[in-house]
Amino acid sequence: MKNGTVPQPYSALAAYGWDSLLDSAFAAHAERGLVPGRVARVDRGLCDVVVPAAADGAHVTHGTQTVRADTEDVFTRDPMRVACTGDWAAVDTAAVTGPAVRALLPRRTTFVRSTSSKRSEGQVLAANVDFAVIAVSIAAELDLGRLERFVSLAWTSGAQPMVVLTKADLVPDTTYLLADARSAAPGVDVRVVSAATGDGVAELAQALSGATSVLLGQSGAGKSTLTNALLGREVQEVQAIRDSDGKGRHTTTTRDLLPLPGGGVVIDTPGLRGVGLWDADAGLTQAFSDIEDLAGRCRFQDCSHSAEPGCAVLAALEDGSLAYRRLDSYRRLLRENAWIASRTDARLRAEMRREWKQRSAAGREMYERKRGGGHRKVY
Ligand SMILES: Nc1nc2c(ncn2[C@@H]2O[C@H](COP(=O)(O)OP(=O)(O)OP(=O)(O)O)[C@@H](O)[C@H]2O)c(=O)[nH]1
Ligand SMILES: [Mg+2]
Ligand SMILES: [Zn+2]
Repeated sequence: MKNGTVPQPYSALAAYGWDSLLDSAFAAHAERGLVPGRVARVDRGLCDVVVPAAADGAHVTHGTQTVRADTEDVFTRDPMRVACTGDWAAVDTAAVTGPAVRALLPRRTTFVRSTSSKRSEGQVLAANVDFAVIAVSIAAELDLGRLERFVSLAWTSGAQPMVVLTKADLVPDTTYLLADARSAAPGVDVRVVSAATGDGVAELAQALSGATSVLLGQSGAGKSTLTNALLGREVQEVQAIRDSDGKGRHTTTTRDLLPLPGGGVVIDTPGLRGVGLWDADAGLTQAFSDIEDLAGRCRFQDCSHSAEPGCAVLAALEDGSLAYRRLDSYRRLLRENAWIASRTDARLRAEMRREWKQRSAAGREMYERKRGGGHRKVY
């Protein structure tokens, strides 16, 4: 996440998250005379890539520049493998036809949702993300089920989820909303901000500094306004007319990677009406770790938590420490995930699993726990 020693000539990319591990991953490309860069935006087959400003090796590099590069070389029909904002790329800056992306480096984390429940295709929303920041407007009614869905996908991505309740200035007392959101996201940093008053913004900027973060959430949640607040300048267009119900038209249309003043980057994304689960088995287990813990304490290993004696889940429902809504939400999401999985290309899924294994230490540990965890409890 934080950078180690960054060797020349790529030090200019350190602010964008370049580190010594990437340096080794890039070595073979460097030998071919390619330059590393981070994809800042993808737009109709072309992408904006941030590369070192003076990459000819003759000069000490200072600063970066953004080049518009062709992606034909890395084109694939597999939507999981197309260039995406946050990707690290090997760029040919000397090509006569203009800059071109020749290869993408393996991703550390990948935020994927299923695009349509009919076709069951995965869509990569952001790559190489450390924090998946879920923005939720507290001006609208808090939908805990939706929050749990986002958190499950965030855990699945390999990134650390974070929940940011926005527009705090519109609500007199945020105590209960915060408590509700926390109960729906155990183990997740849940915080309240107001881009309007600046409350919580500096703390959030501090938490995200040096890392790659993606802002996700519904249209009108205030992602772009928050992005601007984090950047300290108006870069992203925001909805001109304020609507307190949190709905609204889609203002942001591309996924944009922007450098933070304190180091690190933030990716602002277009609003998502919904996010379909995508191979979210591991993420679901993590997102509902409280229920998993309870289930582990049931008298019977294959407890269905419906009428069995010694059922810890039923006991928690009884004493109010677990909400019916939350157990129901978990069951629904597990069913949806199983259904999506049954419709997904087996090869693709096997490939995803392989990638999973290569991901961040935290992600790997989680994956192993799941694999080695014996048989799954029945819900
Ligand atoms: N009162 C108040 N309004 C806010 C705050 N943050 C954002 N808004 C308003 O909420 C509306 C939506 O903000 P945007 O930042 O455009 O929302 P978005 O999530 O980027 O929306 P999309 O780009 O469509 O996904 C705008 O009218 C903002 O002015 C806040 O902290 N307080
Ligand atoms: Mg926006
Ligand atoms: Zn039970």
